[in-house]
Amino acid sequence: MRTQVAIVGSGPSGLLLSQILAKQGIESVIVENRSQEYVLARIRAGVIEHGAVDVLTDFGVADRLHREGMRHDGVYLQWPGERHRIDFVESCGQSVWVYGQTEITKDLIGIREAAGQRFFWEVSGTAILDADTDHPRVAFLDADGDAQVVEADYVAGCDGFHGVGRQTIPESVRTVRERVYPYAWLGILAQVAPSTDELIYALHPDGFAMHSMRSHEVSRLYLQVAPDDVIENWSDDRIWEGLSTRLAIDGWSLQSGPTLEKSITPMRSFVSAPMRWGRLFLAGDASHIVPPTGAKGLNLAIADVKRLGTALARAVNEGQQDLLDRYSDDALERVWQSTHFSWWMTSMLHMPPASDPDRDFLLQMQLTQLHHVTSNATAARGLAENYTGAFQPYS
Ligand code: FAS
Ligand code: PHB
Repeated sequence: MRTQVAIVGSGPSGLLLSQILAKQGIESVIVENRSQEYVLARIRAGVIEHGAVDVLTDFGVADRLHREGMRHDGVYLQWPGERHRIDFVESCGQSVWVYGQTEITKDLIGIREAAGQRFFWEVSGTAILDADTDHPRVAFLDADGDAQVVEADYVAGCDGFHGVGRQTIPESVRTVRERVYPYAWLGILAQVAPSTDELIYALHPDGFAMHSMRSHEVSRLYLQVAPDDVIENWSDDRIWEGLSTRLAIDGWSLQSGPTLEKSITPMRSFVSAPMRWGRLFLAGDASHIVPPTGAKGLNLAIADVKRLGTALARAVNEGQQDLLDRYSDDALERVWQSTHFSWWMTSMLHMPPASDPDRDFLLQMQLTQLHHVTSNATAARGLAENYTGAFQPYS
């Protein structure tokens, strides 16, 4: 079969790219190795930048977000004995929205299916062929085990960190820069009203903890754990005890409730460049991973596909390659800014491992940084601009 853009991956990147292309009259085929049910059940990001909300709104996928999403005008930073609010609106005039990535995926799949989008779910053996020619192809076995080939003008590798898109670019062409952090996040989704109006990021001697949410009835919380820890070590009681200890502050208490889901996610910074090889373009986690402390992963994916969708439309509809030729360099500029902010937030808020000989020094630097960013308006503005994406247009 033939299409204009073959998209590998049906996560937020692939789904939103197909919508952006369709709104510009460009057809695509989406190839996904998991079932639709599996994709819809994933629980990941929760914070959407102001600019990302604008993109979702402009491309007609934000109706429910505007009805059910929660606008947050600030965030709390905490260390033992102190909790301080960073006021986004006062600092930089922008806000963020709290609306689960799971909900965005649901909205996107519903809209794409209603529009007649061609999906192949539960494929196997995906291969991107002839990407460095003017006739790239995506070959795979469909859910029935039948061999399929999608011939396309362009291929978008939106297949995440473990996909084939990045691997299709020859190693001799790729440059990878990476840091694997000496800790991981244990995350829970709980059927309990949030105990806070805005997110709380807390540095504590036992480790980092964060209180987020999905709605006025569902909370999302995280604990720093060892990088090799396993979820079987963490009973619900132990999780709630750890959260309650690490988030404790005078005059405040954490409400616990039934756990709906719990999992451990490793923490890494990872950037693979370039994000293009011939007619193959990477977007989202296929090219870069950030530690979730900066709430950037999903927003970077949205920024990538907005840029890529605009560039592909100019090439297909106007025959102009200029934006495609600039895509990788322009996208990587934002990627590095978000990678730096995510590393900075992660380093400031997580306890260095006990084995680190510099632990006491590092902890003092973190506390000094936290004091500074919560007492100096210029420093607070820097955090607010990065967290809300205020200084990064979604061009
Ligand atoms: P995704 O990984 O979401 O989607 C890629 C898709 O490609 C998947 O559906 C996969 O099944 C498919 N695929 C892979 N290989 C394939 C192949 N060979 N053939 C066909 N399809 C293939 N970000 C935040 O901002 N905050 C968070 O708290 C947060 N928590 C996270 C927790 C976890 C466990 C993970 C993994 C990520 C988290 N992220 C978080 C980042 C996350 O939100 C990503 O940035 C976001 O999912 C990126 O979307 P995609 O680029 O679409 O990649
Ligand atoms: C979430 O709600 O899942 C979330 C929010 C902010 C982060 C990371 C995760 O930095």
